[in-house]
Amino acid sequence: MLVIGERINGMFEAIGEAIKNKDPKPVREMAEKQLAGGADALDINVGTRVPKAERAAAMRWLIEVTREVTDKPLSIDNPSLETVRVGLQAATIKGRAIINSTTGQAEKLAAFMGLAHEFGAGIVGLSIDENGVAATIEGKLEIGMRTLAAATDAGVSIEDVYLDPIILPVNCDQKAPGIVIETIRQFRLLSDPAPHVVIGLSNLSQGATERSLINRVFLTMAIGAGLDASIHDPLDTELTNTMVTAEILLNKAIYSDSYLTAYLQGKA
Ligand code: THG
Repeated sequence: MLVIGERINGMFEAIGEAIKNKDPKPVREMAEKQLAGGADALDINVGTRVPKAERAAAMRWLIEVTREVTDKPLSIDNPSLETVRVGLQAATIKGRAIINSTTGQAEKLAAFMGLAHEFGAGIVGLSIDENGVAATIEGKLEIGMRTLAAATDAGVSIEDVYLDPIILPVNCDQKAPGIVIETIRQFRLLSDPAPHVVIGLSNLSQGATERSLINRVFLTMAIGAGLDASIHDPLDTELTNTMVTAEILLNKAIYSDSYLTAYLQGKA
């Protein structure tokens, strides 16, 4: 599983304040904590409190600060092509980047796939197009297919593409999580080799009381369906233990009596 740490996000109070005050310490500390928790990559999101005109500069600053402490892949989480380009320039000074994300309109796909090719970056393709978030399995698959075709047209390897079926809060639409699980299973059949599949797990439990429980049960089912990347909170140790155990039970990692501790030691 590729674990992408979600916590460098202006939506969180401490990071939002750090961006406003240009204080690198909370950002560096959050990067280090997530890496110690087993993150393989870090999502970088300036949040919505930064005025639009300042988002590219804020993205550059967040990435430069994070790059001081890690050369692991950075996921540039912003919908603007210009902000993503600025982020790619800063992130690829050392190590790789993942574009997070493109939607499925033809012109968006062409532009973002062009950037992915130019920077040798990974790219997340959301199940969203001009009609909004696709609500059905068929709708999500159709956008997924278009995303894979656009990658091939732009010379981006399928190994660098991450399809995201979009998970929304379960307390808004209780039918949606089951649809996402079945979509994950079918995304993996769209090409050979299979495309990666990623979700922003914490969306699922927004506004709910039992957040951690909901997240880890869903992650288990999603891994069973073929999920191989997740944007989530690596500081949630119960979630991490659940994820590692699911991988052991599906023979995606090697069993030993000490597999839980071995997992984090392997990341150090
Ligand atoms: N897909 C992709 N990228 C994504 C998402 C996705 N990036 C953003 C988001 N969704 C994933 N990241 C988060 C980060 C935090 C939360 C949810 C998703 C979260 N935050 C707390 C809340 O809203 O309750 C904030 C709590 C606080 O302020 O302390 O839940 O789906 N490709």
